[in-house]
Amino acid sequence: MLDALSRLRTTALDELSHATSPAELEAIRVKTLGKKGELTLILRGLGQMDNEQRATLGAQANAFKEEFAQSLTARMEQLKQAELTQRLEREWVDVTLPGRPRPPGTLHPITKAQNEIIAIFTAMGFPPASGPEVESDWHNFEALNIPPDHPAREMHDTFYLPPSPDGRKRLLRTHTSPVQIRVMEGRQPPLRAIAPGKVFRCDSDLTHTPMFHQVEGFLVDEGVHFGQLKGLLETFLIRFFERPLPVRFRPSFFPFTEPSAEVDMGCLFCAGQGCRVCKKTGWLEVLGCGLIHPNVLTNVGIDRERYTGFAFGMGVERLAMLKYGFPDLRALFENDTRFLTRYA
Ligand code: 2U9
Repeated sequence: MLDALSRLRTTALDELSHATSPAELEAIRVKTLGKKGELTLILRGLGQMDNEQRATLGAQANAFKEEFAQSLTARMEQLKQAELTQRLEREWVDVTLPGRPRPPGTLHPITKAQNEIIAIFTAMGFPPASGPEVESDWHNFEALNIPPDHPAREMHDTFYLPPSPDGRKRLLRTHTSPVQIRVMEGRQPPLRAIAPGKVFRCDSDLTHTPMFHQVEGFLVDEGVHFGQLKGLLETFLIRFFERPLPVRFRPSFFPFTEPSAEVDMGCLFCAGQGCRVCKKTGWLEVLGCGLIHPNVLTNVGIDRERYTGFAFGMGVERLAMLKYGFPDLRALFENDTRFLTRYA
């Protein structure tokens, strides 16, 4: 028995010292000390021994277990150390190398301005909504209190498309207001959203492009009034331009709002003194707004006696030009990376 134990000791310690992975170490441990391992086999013979032999073999077996455990821990440490050394070799980084240049792509200034506008309104509780760019006459005009013969239609320079298979008129949306009609249809107040997106008008010169971007917004609930709209838009302008600004509201007209107003802010370039940008007025027109016309509420099935709402709209190109200080619209569409990266 003692011989067997001595042979087991020699082989087991030898195997440990040659193991090359933690898994191998574990296999040797199980083979040697496990329930069905070699030591267990040897110790099975204890029953047939006299007391003295049993005590000797027991003590030897315990000593072996102790020695085995120590060798296993030591070998495990060696293997870990070797693995770490290998990893350090493999993953070595030269921190003195120059950094990688910024990737050449940037967000377009319009996208950037639009994202900033969306972030400000989202923070004030207006979630963004979207809708189709190819619209029905109902959503783009009629629901917004612009009937077929209304003079406002001419101002919209609409791109008409061939009618849909079911004969309904189709067009490219001239504003994002139809998105808000779609948000209101089939729902009841309280409702609010902003509608950012592309709009299309058949007009092209130095200050107009046939496609441009708008962000519009609306809120409908009981007791909504113009004072809330004023506060919201003043806060928006101050946050977007990141400075305190004088803001004024001038009476205006839109078929879908009553009363309606245009919103001016103090000129950013001359602090109200009068310059080329503000055409010597000291003011820049930046927004349109008003209380939603009761006919619009009726058109989408909202009770005009119980509810009121406000709405506003802005052109993203104009706001981007003022904020980033570029002089005209053409640069936005030329894809000249010197311009695009400068305003990124
Ligand atoms: C609904 C009801 C009313 C949206 C509004 C304006 C005033 C406005 C212009 C600003 C510059 C368009 O891009 S621009 O040329 N917009 O002046 N927009 S009120 O009114 C709505 C919208 C949706 C259901």
